[in-house]
Amino acid sequence: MHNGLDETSTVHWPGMHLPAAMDGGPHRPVDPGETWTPEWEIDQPAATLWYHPHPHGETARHVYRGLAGMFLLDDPAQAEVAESLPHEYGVDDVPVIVQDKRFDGSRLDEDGSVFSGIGLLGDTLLVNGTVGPYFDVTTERVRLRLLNGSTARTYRFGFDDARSFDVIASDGGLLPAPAPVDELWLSPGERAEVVVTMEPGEDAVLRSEETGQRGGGRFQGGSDRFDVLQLRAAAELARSPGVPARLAAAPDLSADEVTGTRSFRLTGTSINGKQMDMDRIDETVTVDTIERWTVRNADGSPHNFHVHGTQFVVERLDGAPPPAELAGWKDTVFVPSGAEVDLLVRFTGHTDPDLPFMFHCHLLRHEDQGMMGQLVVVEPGEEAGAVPEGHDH
Ligand SMILES: [Cu+2]
Repeated sequence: MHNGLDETSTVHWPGMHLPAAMDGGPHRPVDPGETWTPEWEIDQPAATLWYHPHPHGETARHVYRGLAGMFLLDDPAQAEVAESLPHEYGVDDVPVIVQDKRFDGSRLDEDGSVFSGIGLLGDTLLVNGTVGPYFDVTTERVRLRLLNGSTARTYRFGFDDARSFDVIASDGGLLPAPAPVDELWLSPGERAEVVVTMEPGEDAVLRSEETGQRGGGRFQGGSDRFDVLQLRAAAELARSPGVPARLAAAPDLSADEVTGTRSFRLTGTSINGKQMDMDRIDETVTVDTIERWTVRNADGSPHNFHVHGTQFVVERLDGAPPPAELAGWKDTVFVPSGAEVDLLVRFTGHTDPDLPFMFHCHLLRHEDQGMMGQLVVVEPGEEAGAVPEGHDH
């Protein structure tokens, strides 16, 4: 990664399993003119991941200005199921990076309305950097890799005719089985892969509907609706295989094996009443153990919760089992006002008592204002070290 900007930035790879030293968080600033060459072994299932800057206090501005992209992983071990899913990039397997922007008026990339509290809400949607996008569909089924790459806005995706579509993957890869839905919520940073079935000659419009109070209400974009992407089917469509009934093994995190619990209370721009401190390790986690993390939004604003360096499982949403589209691996989970989620979390390998991974709200203004903490992954019995001097920017 070469920084050709005139200011310091970083590159972080959400959802990637890697050493903390390669994670590209706030402890790995890359100064103007500097080149950073991270290296790690990809050892996780196929997934739709992404990358974006993570400089301390500046993440929202850098992401809003366009520093983000997808990082797609394939997995030879999943080749059989991959063959049965739409998998030809740009033909029937399409990245859909959704971001809201503002193109006129003052304060184009400032925090936006003082009322929003969550940061800038654009009035124009872009897909892959394009205004008013459409896609020419040439196959019976098309796979959309959806990424909410917005800094603040939560989307409630669905089609103009309310058709059902299959969610086949969440943040960390394929679900155990396809989940048929007619709407899908994605908060900032969340991804999902969906398969849509088309009829010859028809148009279908992917939209985002009002999110109401759950999305934070009027001042936080809750009453906004957008056309996201038009799908235009050709008069004749090439045959696509049916979506397999079984996609991947279920996540192997068992509640019976939980050895510890932690709770995280989200209020304002704090987690457990604390704001981000680069010199403080908030949590010390033992490698290869399974923990239950309870995240509660005790606030009037929507938040979400993102953890670096691993994929977790949503065990419960407000005490109930999660819907089928959340039955797979996740690294970011939406936590609306008043909600409580229980996560099963395990870190494997890559211990480092000195260099932390981050956990934070992925509404990036909240993150920038302090709604973030630091965890280190250690060997059994090992203690957290001190964050190394000189790593801080
Ligand atoms: Cu938040």
